[in-house]
Amino acid sequence: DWSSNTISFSPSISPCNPGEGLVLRPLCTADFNRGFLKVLSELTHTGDVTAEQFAKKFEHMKKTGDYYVLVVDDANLGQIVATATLITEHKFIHCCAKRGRVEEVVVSDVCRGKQLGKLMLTTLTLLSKKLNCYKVTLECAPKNVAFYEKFGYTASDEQYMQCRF
Ligand code: 16G
Repeated sequence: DWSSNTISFSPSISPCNPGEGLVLRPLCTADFNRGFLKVLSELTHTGDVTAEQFAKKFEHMKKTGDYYVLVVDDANLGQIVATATLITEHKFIHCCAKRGRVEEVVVSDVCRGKQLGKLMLTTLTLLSKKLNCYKVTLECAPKNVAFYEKFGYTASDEQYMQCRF
């Protein structure tokens, strides 16, 4: 419920009205040809993903029902300009609860300053609550901590650990 969100937007935008010429919507297969991977490449290494690889991976994600990949489509540019994903992870703990994970939050350089990161984060955080996740988490660079704190995320005392292959 967007009206229950306490984050303020100036100018006022919302999921249904994300700004002039912009549409906030779920990812679709055709977004491969609208620069979806190019936007992701502003975050990290994407590799050379073919249309077939993309379609196969996307079908898999849809089948699980646990991936909510948002994009912002810019009608004037004919391009995807931002994306963020919510994934729900299933647990036995907390009465067989779900945990939300926010991943791949990227706003293209061509579309900075339009509150799109804020819009996507607010949307996905509200969605994780709506989906009854007992918590929602994300990993981010130290320089982005202050940004995520605005949405109620707090630094955990737990250490984030990884093993890279
Ligand atoms: C950031 C992203 C994470 C992404 C990772 C990729 C957010 C909130 N965090 O941590 O989702 O998977 O970067 O970096 O967007 P990597 O390629 O080094 O794993």
